[in-house]
Amino acid sequence: MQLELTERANLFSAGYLLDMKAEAFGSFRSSQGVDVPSKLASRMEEDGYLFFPNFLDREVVLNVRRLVTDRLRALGALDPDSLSLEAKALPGFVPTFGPEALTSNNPALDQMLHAGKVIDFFGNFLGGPPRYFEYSWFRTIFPGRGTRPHSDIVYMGRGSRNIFTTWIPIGDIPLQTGGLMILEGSHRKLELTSYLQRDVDEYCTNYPDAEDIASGKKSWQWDGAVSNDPVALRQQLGARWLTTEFKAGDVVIFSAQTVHGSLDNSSEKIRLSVDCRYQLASEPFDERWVGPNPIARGVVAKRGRIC
Ligand SMILES: O=C(O)CCC(=O)C(=O)O
Repeated sequence: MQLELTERANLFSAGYLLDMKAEAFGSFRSSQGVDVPSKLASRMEEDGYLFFPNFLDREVVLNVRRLVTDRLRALGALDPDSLSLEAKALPGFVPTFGPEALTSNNPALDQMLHAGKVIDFFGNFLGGPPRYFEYSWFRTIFPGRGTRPHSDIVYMGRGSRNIFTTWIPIGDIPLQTGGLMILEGSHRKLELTSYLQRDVDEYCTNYPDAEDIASGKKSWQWDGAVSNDPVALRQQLGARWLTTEFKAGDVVIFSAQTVHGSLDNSSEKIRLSVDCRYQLASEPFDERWVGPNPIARGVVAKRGRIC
């Protein structure tokens, strides 16, 4: 599907107006029908992502949306005069909850991410039993800024480097509500840069804020973004930002080296999506994100070194 770009000329990411010219912006290439592992691997190598429209049963996804929007209602995040399923944000609401508020005790979500079609896909794609990271990121992107460009490896590269993210829209996401964007081919363009070797939980012990990091008073010296400016980054790498009008059931899978971010949310609704990581079970894993109580990004995850 080609986006009707002229009708949607004003799209922002991280507060920057995106360049909508054909060489700068486009829609995902569908991977529907590609199922032989070698073909999936070469598509991933070429583009840095796979896009499967209607991969999941729409009802499976909408069941997750029902449960999550009921929780958002209970958390006071929704406009009281709207239906929960619409996910219309209460104007001025400042979220203080983390993904766990929506991922814990959520069997519909667990079933979708950790069993069935997604797990079968990774068994085929990776060529062996897959393992998923128990920590998954449930995104509630309120009206305003989306996610700045980054690659996942800088957050989760302490085990296998052969990790893949599955990004799933929890409901339909029109462009104004701001879904995932991928910088086409960026995994290869960044291959030789130091960015992909960095780790957000490493810190310089000889910097003035080192004690604050070690004590947990401050979260990080660097937050993992490859750039604050998606427009300049695109120009620099000579690649296109790609996205689509997501429908419930669509799935995007991308490599841990692929740069991605998201469109800003210029609607009144909360954008709901979830992203989860998969790798071969036989490879080492990053202990920050696995097990029944992942340590995530707390103080114990920090590693100091002299810079
Ligand atoms: O959904 C988003 O805004 C960002 C997603 C993301 O960063 C990821 O899937 O790794």
